[in-house]
Amino acid sequence: MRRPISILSIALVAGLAFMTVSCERPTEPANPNSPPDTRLANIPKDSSTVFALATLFWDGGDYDGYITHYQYRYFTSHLLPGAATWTIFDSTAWKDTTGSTVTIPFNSTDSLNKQVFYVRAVDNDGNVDSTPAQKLLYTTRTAPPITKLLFPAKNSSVLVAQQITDWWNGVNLVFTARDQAKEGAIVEYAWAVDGRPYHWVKDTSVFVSPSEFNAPLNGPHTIKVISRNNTNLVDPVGDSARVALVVPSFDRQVLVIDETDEFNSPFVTMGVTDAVVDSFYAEVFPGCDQWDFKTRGMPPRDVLARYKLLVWHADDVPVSKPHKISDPANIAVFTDYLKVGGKFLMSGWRILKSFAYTKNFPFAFPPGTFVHDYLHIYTVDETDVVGDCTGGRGLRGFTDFSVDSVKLALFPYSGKLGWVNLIIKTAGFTDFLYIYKNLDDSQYPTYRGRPIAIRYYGTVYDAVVLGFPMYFIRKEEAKVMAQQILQSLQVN
Ligand SMILES: [Ca+2]
Ligand SMILES: [Ca+2]
Ligand SMILES: [Ca+2]
Repeated sequence: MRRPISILSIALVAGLAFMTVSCERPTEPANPNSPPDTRLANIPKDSSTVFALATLFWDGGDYDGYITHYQYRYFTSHLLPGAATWTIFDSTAWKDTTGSTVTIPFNSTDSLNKQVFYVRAVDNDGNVDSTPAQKLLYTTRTAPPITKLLFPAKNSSVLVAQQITDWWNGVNLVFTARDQAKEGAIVEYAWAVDGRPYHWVKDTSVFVSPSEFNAPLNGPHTIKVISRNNTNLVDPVGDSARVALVVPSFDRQVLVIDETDEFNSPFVTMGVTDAVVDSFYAEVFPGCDQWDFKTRGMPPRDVLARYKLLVWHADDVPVSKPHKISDPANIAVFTDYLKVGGKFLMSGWRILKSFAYTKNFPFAFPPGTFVHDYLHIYTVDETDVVGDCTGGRGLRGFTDFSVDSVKLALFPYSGKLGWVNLIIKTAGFTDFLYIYKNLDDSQYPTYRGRPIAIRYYGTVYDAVVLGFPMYFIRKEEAKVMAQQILQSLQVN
């Protein structure tokens, strides 16, 4: 029973102490709590003309207590046309803040705008400074920002899938905006599709899910972007584009894209024309459609979207410049096609070398490159220019092939292929299809058995890369090769 007694005695002592303190009060004269004071810093200077986004600073004091918070408000006035007096155009109610600064985008729609800002302190008794601090400022007219849609381009075709996948994140919109005032800045952006509500974002690149568009996905759609600046003005016009979203139909089999330049070696030396090369591929891929890159450039995306498989061939030896398949503008087109489920076969002379043309080989393609990211090939080497490769040994059911010695009966090839791209290191989900063959007495025994062709098994697309030009394979064997690749890629 000791515990309750000691708590009681503590309470008694505390009560006596309280009475002692409070008994002192009534002996002093009555003194009502005085209100606090508020002062505004002279930044910006009173009566100055400033940019519409202005920051004000203040503090305050309270003689017999302390300040709990402040309240501020402001009035915007305009000079009416022909009148000499200012008329209130816009105002705010008192707003609470515990801080001692605020940045305000003052309403500044007229050429000159008068702003009167008030701030008052509130003390711990709820007393309010009856004479708020005030500042008079003038602001010049602000203009809304100007927004530009950078991508997709107006009236372009955009390849899309019905759903987001690990390779396709949606329709990429890229935009930018600039403010017309020197002190202006863009605070946020908004995009909208098909007249639907705006989505405000901080980033200038977004991926729009296919479900955001009006049905049907395949067909014309509108994209609109706007922005807002630091004076709260929104671009009233914005930028927009009408685009064709293309869901690939894959209703045709094979498109052969001819990048073989017959003005390059060895075609120019041997007098082999474009028509001869085209007819070779027409036989090797029966029923294919052909596209001449040299005369027509890159096929548009909506053309690619009709084919299950793109076959890109560049059989000449590039001289001063790499094969144009490696041009970033072309890569952008066919990677768009791959991302939505297209299939890809690439073959050519120094074709992988073309993607790192100025680099010494062996070369490790870094992440972020097409070869690394899309073909899943990490390291590539290149054989000597002297002809040495006599063909390939097929793996995984692929039939061996031999180089067409007649087509290569010239220096320095001696009926064999030189500058063959050897695939040294790859990522997962890849298989080698052929390995390098040369003569038993070759001066390059280390090339023998090295992979020269790869197949990538993707979740969304599949790809086959041949590290040699298909045109220089004996035609009957090239036909078998093509047939087996089509079968492996399930294009039939
Ligand atoms: Ca007070
Ligand atoms: Ca050609
Ligand atoms: Ca052609």
